[in-house]
This record gives sequence, structure tokens and C-alpha cells, in this order.
Amino acid sequence: MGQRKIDFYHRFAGVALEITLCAFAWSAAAQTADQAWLRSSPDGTSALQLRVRALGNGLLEQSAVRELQRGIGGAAKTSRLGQGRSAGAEIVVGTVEEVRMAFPSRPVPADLAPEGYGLSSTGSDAHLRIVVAGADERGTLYGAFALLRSLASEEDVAHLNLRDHPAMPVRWVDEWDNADGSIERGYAGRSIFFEGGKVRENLAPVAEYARLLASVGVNGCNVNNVNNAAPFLTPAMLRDLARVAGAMRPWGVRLALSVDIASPQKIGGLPTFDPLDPAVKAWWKAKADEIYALIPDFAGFTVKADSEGQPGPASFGRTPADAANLLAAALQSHGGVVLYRAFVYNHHLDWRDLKADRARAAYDIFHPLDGKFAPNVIVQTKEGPIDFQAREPVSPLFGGLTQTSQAMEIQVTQEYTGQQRHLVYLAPMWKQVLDFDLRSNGKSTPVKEVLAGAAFRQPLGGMVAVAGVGRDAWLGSPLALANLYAFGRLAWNPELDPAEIAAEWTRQTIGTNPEVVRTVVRMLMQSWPAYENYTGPLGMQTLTDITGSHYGPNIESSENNGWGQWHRADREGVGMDRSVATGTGYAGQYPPEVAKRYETAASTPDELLLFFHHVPYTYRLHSGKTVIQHIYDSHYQGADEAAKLVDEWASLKGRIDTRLYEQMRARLEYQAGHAIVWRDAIAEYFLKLSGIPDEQGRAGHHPGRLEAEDARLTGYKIIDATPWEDASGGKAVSCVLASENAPQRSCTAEWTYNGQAGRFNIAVRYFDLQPGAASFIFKVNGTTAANWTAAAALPSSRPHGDNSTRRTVRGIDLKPGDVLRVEGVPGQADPAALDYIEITPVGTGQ
Ligand code: GCW
Repeated sequence: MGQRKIDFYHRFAGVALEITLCAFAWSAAAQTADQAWLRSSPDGTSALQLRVRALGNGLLEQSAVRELQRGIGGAAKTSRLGQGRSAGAEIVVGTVEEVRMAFPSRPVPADLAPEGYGLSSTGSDAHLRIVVAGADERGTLYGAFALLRSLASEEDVAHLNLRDHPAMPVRWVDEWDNADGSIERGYAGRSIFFEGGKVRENLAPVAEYARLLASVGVNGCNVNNVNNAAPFLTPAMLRDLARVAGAMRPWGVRLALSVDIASPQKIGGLPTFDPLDPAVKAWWKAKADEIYALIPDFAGFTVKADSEGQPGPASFGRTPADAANLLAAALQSHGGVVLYRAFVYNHHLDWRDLKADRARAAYDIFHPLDGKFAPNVIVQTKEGPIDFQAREPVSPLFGGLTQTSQAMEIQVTQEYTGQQRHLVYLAPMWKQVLDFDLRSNGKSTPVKEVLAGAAFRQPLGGMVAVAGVGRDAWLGSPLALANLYAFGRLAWNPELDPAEIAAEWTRQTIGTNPEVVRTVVRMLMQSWPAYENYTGPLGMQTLTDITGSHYGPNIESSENNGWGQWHRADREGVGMDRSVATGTGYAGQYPPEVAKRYETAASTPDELLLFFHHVPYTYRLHSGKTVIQHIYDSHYQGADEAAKLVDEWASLKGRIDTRLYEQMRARLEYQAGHAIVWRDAIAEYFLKLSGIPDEQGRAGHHPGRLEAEDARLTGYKIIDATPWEDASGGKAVSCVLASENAPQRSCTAEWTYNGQAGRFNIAVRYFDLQPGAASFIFKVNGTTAANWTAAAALPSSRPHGDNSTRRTVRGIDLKPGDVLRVEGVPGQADPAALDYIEITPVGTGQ
């Protein structure tokens, strides 16, 4: 896209504008796109006196016009100068044919690709005319949003001449919403689509969501969970779903549905769901006809089959291609597509078998089927071979299907990457995957070209993000929305730079002040490396609770079970041998050049070493460090980086919206504390297992830390943490509720300070359990220094790394003999469990 940047004051229609978005409140009322990046002013275009009109009557063109009026109005409202100076100027929106008919003398792009647009302007001041020409109606809408983006990015829109089109045809979000209103792996409240087994009455948030999606070029939305999808195909539900499709239609976002391959049996009353059975075929055909009668622009089906307990064609000895083609045949005459997920694996693997490997599954199952899928089938593969970990290699299947259209599935909802409580901007990770060169046939084959259909000349392809939006401000955390934005932008154009995308998002969402933009972009760009550092580096995967929440640390949860997310840490070393020579052979699934790189430890990049090889802790990385020292260093570094995010955000105080500032400040402080929980769990686990000390003496040594189990306790009982690494020293104290009749009213832990006199920050680490809200009072010599309620919604109902929380009380003067005391008051089932306090001189850390 041709982008001309000029200085901070920019010219729009001869009017200098300074766009300061800080003025817009972060309103918590109705759920609107204003809570994300589409800030707009309700009082329309009048101030700028700029006419916006459509050349045609189509629904999407009308949306484009409304959106421009809304957006330009916003800009006009905040412009410093020139109110009314552009009377007579206009923006005209239409398809290429309409533009050609309306302005025969004006050159219009003749060869725009589907969904593409051209933007051009002629004249100036009162004669300025900007034309948004779309290849089709969707193109007009995308062109309108592009114009608004240019304006928000302060580009010179008075001399426009640019064109653009999406790189890949399928740009969908998947929502894992259940009919009861819950959302699988959703971290932002309940469903905007469903409640109580039905589609919600109020679909206004759905329309707003579609508007957000359209603004970044997303053209499909699959609204239901891939698990337990059968009830969504009942006639009553489909009639209701037509309302959802209707709410999204003005924004060019087509409805798609996850389907259960066993539906003919589960809801259709047939005795079988064998994909080759004629009655089953007829059932799907009739079902597709029923859907299209209600929803003529229905986009298609997504399928999870033979995976994690979902039924599939394997029950009848049939293949994924048999199942996919069955559905494809039903949709074909209507123009629908099937996104068949390659997330098919056996979760009962034998962990004692050193050749067993979940990472192999997708390639092993799908590669032999290449060329057997119908043309309207797209195989949808997660970006890595396991499951959205903090780092994985690129799935080898992208290079393994050369006669099949492919889509890549990524997660906006941060299942394994901090669940939106941690700031983790994922665009840099996605970009690495998109740029990864598979070297198929020894030639340049970046993943992005596979997804565009270009690498292997396939008709379809794309990117799909599991979004997980909910009623709590879309993604819960305001900054997490940068991920949704970036997904759309990268699916549209995978050449875009994640830092540029972050800047674009920040200017539209937070403010245009260059220092604000620089700071937010820096924070976003630092966040994924920081998270990877304090969770699971060197390709060990996210060392989280694999069988539970997928949130806090639980290092052994991945081992000794059939789920296959193994890292195989033992006393001598760590990592999974996936080489061809001595391991599972997974490395050999890549085209030869890449396979060779991953085959030996020496040629594997450090960041993926432990994904591919089992090495001793003393193995030296390319960086020169031993593996064990890297584990220590990266965890301390990651926690420091998380602390730095707090400081960076603090520098924005007074320069951005106050409510946004406070919301994010609290979240970032929580993250910095939880990063220490992670750091300590992993550093100490590997210290104990390897017996090799940290060269820098940090792991296992916490000079300022006073353990709760060593305190003078009243009421509090000492408990063992499970897993042990989730509490300092493996122990904590709990104000256990004695019985219903005689509950503990409160408990205390007390220490006498005997260090040097000075001013300190004192961190209190406690466990904020579900359900209930305990409260804590921290006293120094009997005087309350801080009190708070532990009412956060964190996973798990027992003291655990999921809910271990640090609160820092700052600037406390202490001298030897002072008495420090924590009083914990249980609230319902939350027993005010406590781990330690940590005293740090002011200015030397947290
Ligand atoms: O990572 C796993 C998730 C499941 C999810 C599954 C999948 C929808 O933990 O919650 O199920 O992936 O992608 O199908």
C-alpha cells in the first residue's frame, strides 16, 4: 500500500487536523466497537461539511457510507482548524462499474482483484473528490475503512492514489462459543451470540463485532465451538442463527458453523454417520439446502473430528478426506467451503515409548491424503504441530500438502499465552510463521505463499483466528485487542510489519502523540519475548498446567500422561528427541533443507533446541551459555522485562485516557507479579532436578523473603503446595475454614524484621482462590500499611500457580525489631492462603 507520511499536522481536504483520541472515553456501558479501535463521534460529518455518498444501493455500500460519515465526523470534531472550509468536497463510494458509469472521464482501476479497492482523489478544497472504488461491494467497504485508517494515521489523503487487495481469500474468526453462553478458552466473559441454549435477543454487539472485523478485512465468522456442535444444526437453532447472519451481513462477514460429523446420528435419527453411506450423504445435502434457504450467503463448515473425544470418520475406517468431501459435496452447489481441521491426534499416547510423538500426527494423517480433497475443502492447521504454545516450530504440514488448499489457525484468545491477564502481542510470532521458508523442492516457499494459494497454485487458502471475544470489552484487556486487529491486517497482507501494525492500532485506539505511540509499540513488541522468557524458553513449550487451566506453572503436568505435550525433563537433561536418527522422526517431516537443519542439535536454532533434541543441562547453546544457565537467565530476564512494562506504562500517565491507564496499570502490575511466580517455579524446579546451581546465585536464594511457614502463626495452618514449585519453598499457610459451624474468622502471620534500617517495598504473595473473596491486612508495628480484597477471577480453587498473586506495598520505612504482620480473613471458600512476604530496598527491584 502506498503510504506517504507527513509531519504531525496533516492535511486533509486542505484542513489541518490534529487527531487526539484521548478525548474518547473508555466507556463500559453498551458493548460497541468504540471500546476497540473504531473510535467515532456521534455528531456526524456536518463540521467538516464533507459529503459522503454511495453510487449504488447495496447493503455494504450503505455501510461504507455510514462508516465514513461516522469516522470523518470524529476527525472533524477534533480538528483544530478549518471548520467548514471544505464545503462542497465529497467522498464517493461505489464498485468499479458504478464509478465508471458515474465519472466516464475518470481513470478507474480495471483489474482489481476480488475484494480489492482503489482510492483516489482529485481537486482540492471545495472541489476535492475522493473516490473509493471497490472491485465488488466488499471492496467498497474495505476501501472505506482503509481511507479512515489513512486519516487516523495522519496520511495525506488529499493526494490519494492507491490500490490494495487481500492476499488470501479466507480470513475468518472462529469463536468457540457454546449454546449455553459459555466460551471454551474464552477470557472475556460470556458469549455475545448465545445464552441459555439459544441465540441472544440483543444482537447489537454482534453487529458491532462484525463492524470491527470488517474494518480489518475479516470476511467470515464461525460462531460455535468445534466441540459439541451437533445442537447447532437443529431446525430451530438454524432459524435463530439466520438472525446472527443478518446482524453480520451489512459488514460483509459471512456466518459459518462448526459441525459435528456425527450429526446425522445425533440429531438426524439415522443409525450411522458413516461418510460413505448414501443416507448420510442425503442427510447432509438436505441440511445444507435447509441452511442456504435461511442464510443464502452462508460461508461453510468447520470440522473437528477424531480429535480429543470428538467422533469422526475413523469409527468407520474412513479418512478425513472421506468426511471432508461428504460435507463439501453438500455445500458445493451453494458456494460453501469446508475447513477441515488437521488437529487430529491420539491423546492416549504411551509416554514410555520414546518414538511416540503427538507432533507427528497431523502430517502422518493428512500428508497421505494430499490430492484427495474436493476443491472446496481447505485443510486448517494450527501454526505449530502441538497446540498454540509460547513457541513451536512451524507445522510441517504446510509444506506437506501441495495439492490441497490450506489455512492456518492461530489464537487471538491467549489460551497458553497468559489468557489476556498477561500482555502478549502475538503478531511478531505469527509474522515469523508467515515468513518461515519451508524450502519445498529446494525453492523459496514461505508459509504466507502457501496460505495465499500461490506456492502450490491452489484455489483457496487463508488464515483463521480463534478469537474468543466475549461481553467483557471484547477481549477483557484493552491492549489484547491489538492481537485481533493484527490478525486481520496480516491475513489481508502478510507483508505488513508487526511493529507498524501496532503503531497503526495505537494511533486509532489510544492516541497519536508520537511518544505515546512509541511507548505502546515498544511495550507490545517486548511482550511476547518476555512471556516466552518467563514461561518456557528453548522450545520447551509453555510449562503450564497442561491437563487443567493452561495458565500458571505446572512443569510435570505434561509428563506421564497420554496428551503428548512432553518435554522429558530428567536429572541429566531436558527436551524431546525428534530427530530421524535417534528420535521420533518428526524432523524428517519437513522438506529436506529444513529437515537437515532440525536434525542435529548443533544446527537447530537455540530457540527450538529442546523441541527437537534431548540434551544434558550442561549442553552449550550457540549463545555460549549452558542450557541450565539459560533457563535461569531467561526467567530472571523475562520477569525483569515484565516489570519494565509497568514502568513504561507509568510514563504514559496523564497523556492517555485515565480509565484506560488505570485498567492497564492494574493488569500490568499483576502480570509483573505473576511473572515472578513463573520465574521462581521454573528456576527452582530445574535447580532441584539438575542439582546445578545458578552461576549468578539467584535461583533458590531470596535474601529479602520471609516465608509464611516460618512466621509466628495464629490460626494459619502450614500446607504443602501441589505442585511444589508453585509456592516458595513448596509450602504456604492457609486459614483453613474449620467447619461450617465454626469457621476461622481470621488468621495472622507475624515476623520480626532484623535487617538494616531503610525504606523498602514489601511484596506479599498470596493465593486468590475461586470462589470467594478473602481479604488481607498488612500491618507494620500494628499500623495498617495496606489492605485489599482478593477477588480476582483466577482459575483453580486450591492454592496453585494459577492464582498465586503478588501485591507490592511501596515505600515502607523499617528498622530492626519492627513487627510485620499479615492478617488474612477468609471469604466463602477462599481461605486467605499466604506464601511469603519479600522485603526489597526501594530502587533495587520490585
Ligand atoms: O488446545 C486445545 C484446547 C481445547 C480446544 C482444542 C482444539 C476446542 O485446550 O479447548 O478445543 O485445543 O483446538 O480443538
